[in-house]
Amino acid sequence: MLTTMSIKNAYLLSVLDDLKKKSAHEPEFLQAVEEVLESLEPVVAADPRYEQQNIIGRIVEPERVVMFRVPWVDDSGKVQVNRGFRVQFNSAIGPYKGGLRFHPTVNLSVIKFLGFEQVFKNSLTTLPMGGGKGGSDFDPKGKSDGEVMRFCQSFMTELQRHIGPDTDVPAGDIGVGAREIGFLFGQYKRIRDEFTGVLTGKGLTYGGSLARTEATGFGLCYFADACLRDNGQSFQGKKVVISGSGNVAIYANQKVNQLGAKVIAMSDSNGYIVDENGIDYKILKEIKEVKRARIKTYLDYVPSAKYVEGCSGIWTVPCDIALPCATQNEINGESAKALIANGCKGVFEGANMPSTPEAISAYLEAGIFFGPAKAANAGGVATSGLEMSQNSERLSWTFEEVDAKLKGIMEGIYAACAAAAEKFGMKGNLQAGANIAGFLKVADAMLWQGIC
Ligand code: NDP
Ligand code: 2IT
Repeated sequence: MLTTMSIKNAYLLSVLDDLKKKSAHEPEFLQAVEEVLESLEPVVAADPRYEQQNIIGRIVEPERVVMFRVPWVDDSGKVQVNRGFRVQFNSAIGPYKGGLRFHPTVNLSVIKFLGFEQVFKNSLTTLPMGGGKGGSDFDPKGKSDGEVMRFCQSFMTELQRHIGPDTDVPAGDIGVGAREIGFLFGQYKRIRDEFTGVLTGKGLTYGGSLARTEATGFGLCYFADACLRDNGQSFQGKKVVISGSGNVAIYANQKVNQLGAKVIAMSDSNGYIVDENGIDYKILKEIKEVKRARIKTYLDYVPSAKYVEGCSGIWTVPCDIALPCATQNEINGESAKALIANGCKGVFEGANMPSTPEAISAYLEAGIFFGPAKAANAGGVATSGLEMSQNSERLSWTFEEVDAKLKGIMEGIYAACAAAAEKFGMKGNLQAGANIAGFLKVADAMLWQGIC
């Protein structure tokens, strides 16, 4: 699956070869690492300290990995057991920060790839946050609220000893939203007897930040808009396809509309809907956040829309802009080519690593805009950082204040990626720019802090 072997630097190659031996059974993690190391060739060549201090060898190794048993009792009285994870990847620039994912596909490779990406993403936000990620192979789908609560309580009973507001601050991701964060927070508070900002994405009545729910989707559009405007274009009148229909997808849809474009297709893991009149995000909020139902239900609200079984076909719907907001490797080389052939002018990633290496090669070859995940979806964690600030000062800011800060951060990230790409001779390549700009701050902090 790792086909883009273009690294030539001997030091980078030796780190990657070593990692491939040690992590042979972690394909997603190796994919994420290889993608970053490729971009770092000119950086490592320009500064011998990275090799002398073995910064690359250290940055690809998590500082700590915690795996644990999560036993819980289902509604029929049966004892279930799941596997829990927290990967504390890098704390050079701040406490570990990153979401929790509850999905049956979660394993160590998935959590390590997400934790690795988070290190560079958090650095790009300019806020003092290290990188981490966690989760479980628990599937919240089809579970009662009571089952989800008992699972979350058991999960936190172990996790609480490894986290804290100045140590490691988890948040949501796939399968972890407001409901799960509430249960997790309640159990942490009960065991530790402290009310602190140990989690972000909290409810508004107990320390959550306004605009955190919207932040990843809004931030994605602010990033894409900055890129389009920098190239003399805009969202106005564009047709947009968004995969997924969860937290990121719903609020990306809302912001796309505010920016004058319309979303004509969205999906879940069962299939996708097409509505050429534009999909109303308020209907999706009702279907997904209130009813927890399938996207097919959209036809009950808008009978003229079309539903197609199977989610990967969504990339054959002709569009100007594609916003993958579901999961890793959801756009392969073939899907990328279909998008491009149908006139797509830009792909901006709301999900983490949604494009395979073959898909990324196709974007770069076609010269379309490509906003990589660690830059384009950083608005969620950036706003988590703003939630931490509000918790620390025991104040809460207005929606407008947080949203304005988010927009400024996303525009700053775009500018930083564009500048880094240009500085290292890859003008316009935001993928390389994001990896380089994210790396430099963390690597510099590591150099200052000695061998640790
Ligand atoms: P949600 O759980 O709210 O929604 C996930 C959506 O993606 C659902 O529509 C789900 O469909 C679909 N999906 C999940 N897994 C698969 C799969 N294997 N195949 C097809 N569809 C799938 O999660 P989020 O919206 O929070 O997260 C979406 C993506 O954005 C993830 O990659 C996440 O890592 C990333 N992200 C999230 C951030 C956040 O703040 N929440 C921040 C930055 C990135 P179904 O309901 O059928 O499972
Ligand atoms: O992938 C991500 O950046 C997230 N799931 C959000 C993490 C966070 O700490 O808000």
